[in-house]
Amino acid sequence: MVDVSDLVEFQRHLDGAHHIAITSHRSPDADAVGTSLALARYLRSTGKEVTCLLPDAPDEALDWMTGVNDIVLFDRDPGQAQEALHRADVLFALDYNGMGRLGPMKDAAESATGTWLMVDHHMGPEDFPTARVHDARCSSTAELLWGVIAGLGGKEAVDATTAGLLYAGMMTDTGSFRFNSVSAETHRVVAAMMDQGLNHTAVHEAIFGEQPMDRMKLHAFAVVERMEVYPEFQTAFVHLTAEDMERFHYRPGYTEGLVNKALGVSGVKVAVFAKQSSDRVKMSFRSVGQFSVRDFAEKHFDGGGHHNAAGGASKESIGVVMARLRGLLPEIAAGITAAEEADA
Ligand SMILES: [Mn+2]
Repeated sequence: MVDVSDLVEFQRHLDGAHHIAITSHRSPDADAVGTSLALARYLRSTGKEVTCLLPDAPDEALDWMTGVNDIVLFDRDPGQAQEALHRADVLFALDYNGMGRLGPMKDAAESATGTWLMVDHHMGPEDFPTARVHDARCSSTAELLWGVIAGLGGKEAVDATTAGLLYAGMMTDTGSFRFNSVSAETHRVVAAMMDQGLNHTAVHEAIFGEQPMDRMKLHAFAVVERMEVYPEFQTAFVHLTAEDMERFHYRPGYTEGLVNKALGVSGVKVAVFAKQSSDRVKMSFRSVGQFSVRDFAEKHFDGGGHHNAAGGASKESIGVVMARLRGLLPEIAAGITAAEEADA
């Protein structure tokens, strides 16, 4: 839920601002991109000049999002990005809790002189923003941003297009309204957005409706050839090498959802997906129940995120990472047991 006093402070900073920069995290997901575009639409409707900036490109699966092609990508156009960051009177940090999440855009963002405002739902936010709307129990940044936009501009400020952008973030961050981060408030926000003309079916279709054959084959291959299930440790791993991804003509977004396939195996409480990317191995961690994958990712793989969904990375080879994960199986199993005992 959004505090009125935070909104008053947001409005005070926005009143004097002409140029606004909206930033979100590296490897941007639907919550990052959807909230950026939704906030830009609202602020432009109030007469502001707004630039959306991302460290790198979103998945092609988000190509349908209205305005996505106008986002300035730091890795493609650092000059233009730098200029927008430096010109901004107000800068928004959406869906991330620390500058480190900006990757290559970090230095440029840190040298910006405008006022930072944050809207985010990740634990342990850094204190660089002057004001923030932050709730780590909230299911998504999109859910919080609904409160911000409706609070500042009234519900009418969210038209059907903006509602679709926010709904995409809420739907994907909640695993289609499945995770226990979903609250009655989550559904109240969706209901309010339906009153504003939200076409929820169109958003589901755009995100889950169809997929390229290569992606489907990559998932099938990963499940058959690269999934390791350890029933005695209630854990499953799935990984992809650079060659695997090349074989199925990997495109950004193709591996989305693979970690949930591992988590979906009967009896599995912790799942890890690892894939080789250009300079590092990227990992996704998921759990059901009380085992904190955020703590695990933070401890072993320089990561972070949420209790049941986190990310991490390693400069080691995929082979070394997988061997390390297998070595950590007893620690994971002990953690699951301890968490269950604490819960009981
Ligand atoms: Mn999010």
